[in-house]
Amino acid sequence: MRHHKLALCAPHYGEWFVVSTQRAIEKYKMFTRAERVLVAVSGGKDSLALWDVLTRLGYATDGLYVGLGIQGELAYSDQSLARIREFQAQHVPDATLHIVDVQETYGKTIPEIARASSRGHGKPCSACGLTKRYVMNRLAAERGYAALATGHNLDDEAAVLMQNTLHWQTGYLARQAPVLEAGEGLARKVKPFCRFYERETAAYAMVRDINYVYDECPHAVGNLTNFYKTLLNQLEAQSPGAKLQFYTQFLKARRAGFFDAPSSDQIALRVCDVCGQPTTAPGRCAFCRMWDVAAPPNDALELGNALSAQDAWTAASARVAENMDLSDL
Ligand code: Q46
Ligand code: ZN
Repeated sequence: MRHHKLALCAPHYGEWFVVSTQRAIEKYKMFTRAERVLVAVSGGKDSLALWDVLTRLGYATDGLYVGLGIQGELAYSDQSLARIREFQAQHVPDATLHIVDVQETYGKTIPEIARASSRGHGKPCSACGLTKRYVMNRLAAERGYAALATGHNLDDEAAVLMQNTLHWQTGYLARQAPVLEAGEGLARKVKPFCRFYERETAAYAMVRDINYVYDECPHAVGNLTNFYKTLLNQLEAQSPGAKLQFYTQFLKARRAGFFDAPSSDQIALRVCDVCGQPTTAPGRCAFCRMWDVAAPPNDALELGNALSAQDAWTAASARVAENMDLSDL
């Protein structure tokens, strides 16, 4: 690890990684051992490594997988779920794995809804991001988890930061943080790996013998985040530690009030007419508009399978929420 001026053997590397994660959890006051944490897992190295580390650290964790119905030549979604199940059996046998399949629940796969909706003009990532954020937040909030943990690493965070900075998206910059506190209907969001380079999480997964999905989602090819990652890798090659510096100095500036978060009256939240989640939009929230969920849940039985399934879920709790974290998941 050039940027840390550190060379470790495999067992010591694993220990260093676990201790560093604990340090980040404490530094940013993410959660305690008395709280239940929901880990969003995709089948990739970061999220599976995160579930592994949190379990080893003695945190009470469960997992959540959102089945997107993205297949292609790689059978990407099937492969992802298979890796997660394999991981669960080997590494976290006592934890619960929640699975929300969007096709079963809402009636379409992500590629299908992306084609059907105007959101993202046929590009699945926008529809996918919105759906994942909604489902993850909703389940975490409904089931009473203290925090929703995602496996975002430093490369992810630096790429989003670069993108937001180049466009001076001050609202997004204000909300880019290792911890987003809970709000009315919004679960607390935490990113315990935000200071690890991607290659560090990959090395941890290797050391722990975690069999993850190596292939990227077929829709990730050529996306903007990957473009910024390539630029940042060039910078890092010239100047080791540049990514970490970029991100941590941003957090320092943010703490100093440089990107003061908009006050709550600037983001006026109201309740979605259909699902009851907080939203900034009048009428239906962005999720209900995209999935064309048209009637209050009590009328759902007359409106076909997608809504019936949603209604069953909604019945568990009336208080569900749209995730306000706009960064990529
Ligand atoms: S899963 Fe979904 Fe990503 Fe695939 S469709 Fe795009 S957003 S690339 S993290
Ligand atoms: Zn809604």
